[in-house]
Amino acid sequence: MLPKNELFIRRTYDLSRLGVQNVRSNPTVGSIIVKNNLILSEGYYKKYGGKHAEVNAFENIHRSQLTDNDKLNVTLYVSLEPCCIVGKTPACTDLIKQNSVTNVVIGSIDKTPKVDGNGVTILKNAGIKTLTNIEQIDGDQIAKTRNVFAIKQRPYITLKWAESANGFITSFGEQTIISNAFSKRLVHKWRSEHDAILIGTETARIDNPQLNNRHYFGPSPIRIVFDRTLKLPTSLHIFNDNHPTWVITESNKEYDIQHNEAITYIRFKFDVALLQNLTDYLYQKDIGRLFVEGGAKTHDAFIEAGLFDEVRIIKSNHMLKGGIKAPEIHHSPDLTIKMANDKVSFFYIS
Ligand code: AOF
Ligand code: ZN
Repeated sequence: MLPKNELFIRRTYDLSRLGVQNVRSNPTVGSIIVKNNLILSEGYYKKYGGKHAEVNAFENIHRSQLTDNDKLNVTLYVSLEPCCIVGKTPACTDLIKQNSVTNVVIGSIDKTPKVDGNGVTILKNAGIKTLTNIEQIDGDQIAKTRNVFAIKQRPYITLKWAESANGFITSFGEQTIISNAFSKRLVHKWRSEHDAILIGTETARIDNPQLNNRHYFGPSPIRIVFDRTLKLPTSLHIFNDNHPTWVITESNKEYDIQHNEAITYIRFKFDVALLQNLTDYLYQKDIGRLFVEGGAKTHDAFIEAGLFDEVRIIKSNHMLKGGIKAPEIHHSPDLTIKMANDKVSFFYIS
């Protein structure tokens, strides 16, 4: 069995994951309060802008458990370094200091520049025994989407495609079904865990996807589509429901369609700075996680620009006779080849 601290911190990781569909650019965070080796209460960060995990953990303590003249003398476990800044909510370090916490055990450091170790220092200076980096590898994994957002000032970008056994993503110019019922559901789960989902013009035109989450519980992301000259047919699914769609275009016009109020037109020049401008814009809009579903040209542009953090590939056992080759992950200035390979996950289907 794992030692006590590791066991309890792993519980905070499990809790943190419960928030994954709703935290946007904020981190997923879990926290528990422990006294005499018993968990008194648990909490997690449920919703963007809501109460922090530590606040929920404190609020979930039953009054009858407040013994010792209301002095808790407890250990607080938290998956991420407690915040020490007044953001959308008060600083958690103040809450911890006010509640007679004797020990704090932390999984991973919050790389948000104004926090980044300062939360730990404040707790230590207040005389609270503070342990960091417990089960850190998994803690860093959980914190990584937020840390990319905070450090790189852009969303965490996941590229996803499905490819045949011989490495083709599609036959030429027509929709090709590579996935099966299981992978379809998996992809919808992934969609529910991103804030926005992006496709290129050709994928919108040829596949006519709904780009929502229908096969898993939880929300559907905002849809983003490139359409330089607004040439896409207005009969496409993405333009015919009331779910938000952001159209990246050079045109000053608008589509002549019924649900135009659900469409946001974002106007950029389609030049070398396009993806940088787009990711800057998404950062301003607090889009924390971007899911790029293709096609090949769109994936290649993100790979070429080094604008990706993770690649998920659904790999089929079936062959396609020919068509468009799956993207290749090349070396890029800020990614070593090893890192790029580490980012690639294959999900096999038959
Ligand atoms: C925590 N516990 O549950 C979360 C934290 O004002 P905000 O909500 O945007 O966030 C300000 C800081 O709090 C920022 O550093 C962010 O990473 C962190 N989020 N911190 O102690 C939590 N969600
Ligand atoms: Zn906090």
